[in-house]
Amino acid sequence: MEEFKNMDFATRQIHVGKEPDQYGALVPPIYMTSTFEAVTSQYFYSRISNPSLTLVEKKIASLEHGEAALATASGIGAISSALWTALNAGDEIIASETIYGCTFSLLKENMPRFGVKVLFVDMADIENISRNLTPRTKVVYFETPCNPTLKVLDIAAIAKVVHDYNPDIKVFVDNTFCSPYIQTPLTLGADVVVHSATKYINGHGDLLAGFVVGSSEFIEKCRVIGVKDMTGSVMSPMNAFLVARGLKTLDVRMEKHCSNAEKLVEFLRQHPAVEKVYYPGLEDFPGHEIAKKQMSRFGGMLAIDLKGSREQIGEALQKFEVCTLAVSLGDAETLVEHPATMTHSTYSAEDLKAAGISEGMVRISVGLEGIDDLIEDFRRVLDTLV
Ligand code: 7XF
Repeated sequence: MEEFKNMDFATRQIHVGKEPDQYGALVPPIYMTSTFEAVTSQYFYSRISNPSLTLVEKKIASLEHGEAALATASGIGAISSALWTALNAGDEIIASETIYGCTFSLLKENMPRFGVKVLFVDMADIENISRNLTPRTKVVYFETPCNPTLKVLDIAAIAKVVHDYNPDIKVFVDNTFCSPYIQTPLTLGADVVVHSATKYINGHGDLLAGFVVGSSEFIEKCRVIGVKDMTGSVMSPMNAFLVARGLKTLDVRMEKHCSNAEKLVEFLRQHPAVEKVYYPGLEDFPGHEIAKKQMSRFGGMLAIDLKGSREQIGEALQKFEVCTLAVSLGDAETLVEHPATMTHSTYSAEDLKAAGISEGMVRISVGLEGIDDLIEDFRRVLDTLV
């Protein structure tokens, strides 16, 4: 890994982690094995580690500028394994009120069952964090841009306020919406990055996967406590192989996701059925200046508020021909979904309101298709609402 340290992102996404192969194979084999010969192997059992996973862990650690990474079975596997490792009964978490729906239910409904107190705040106002930090705070948790409203949070400013109060509090950033090609929270002061690698990192919509990235010390604890003993949320060697394959093109995929998103935003902004467009690249979008500072591009995710009743919007969403009405994101295919009833159905009406998720909001994961075909698909569907 050291040998690629100073090389370009594109070189690292392809080469980091590869070991010499006994047959000179260009692509490493998939180590489909549960156990290892005890006397000779550096490995022991695949719930702890496996060579196919080591390869992708090294790649993600390098791309995120972390000391180490841990591969998990899913994004929620990464988040829960890392949180169970970092927390004890009696501890407190301050979390962003706008986060992915199942992270929200993990924090809101389930963490408290084990004696962890969770407070949800609007982190765009950093005072909401500083005045709620207590000696029991162990984790500050957020996504940026947030799922699904694309709200942008200032990673460096939040990390500074938290660490000025107590350097031992772990600042967690879910970097799923950006991927390390667009944003690297650890370089801005965050302590732990979590990923749903189901999304851009794998990029092909054919598996679930996750990563935790951070200091070697914390990642080792996550491996032997969070994953080995608590969640058992290991990535399969087959999925590690597919993630390594997907990663080879992360940069070129992200460039096209971003370019397609920018062009689709331009079209949507002038369509009469669209009330509002949420995209960090828009100059008048709150958080645009922060996005410019911490993201290399503005990403492939956006949301719109549509005019019309819930029924009309529901009907319209079934008329796409190129796009697919589905949850998930970061795939080659453009995916369209309705957060209030799909990804964020775990939110109550009150929670939705606090997070700024409207009834008419539609989230779009802009894919890699031809942009003219995407625009035409949206034009046809949105015209039915005016
Ligand atoms: O366990 P997963 O691999 O599905 O990842 C969970 C997860 C973690 N963080 C963020 C920011 C996520 O967006 C996700 C999954 N989100 C999908 C979505 O928003 O469409 C899940 C479909 S219900």
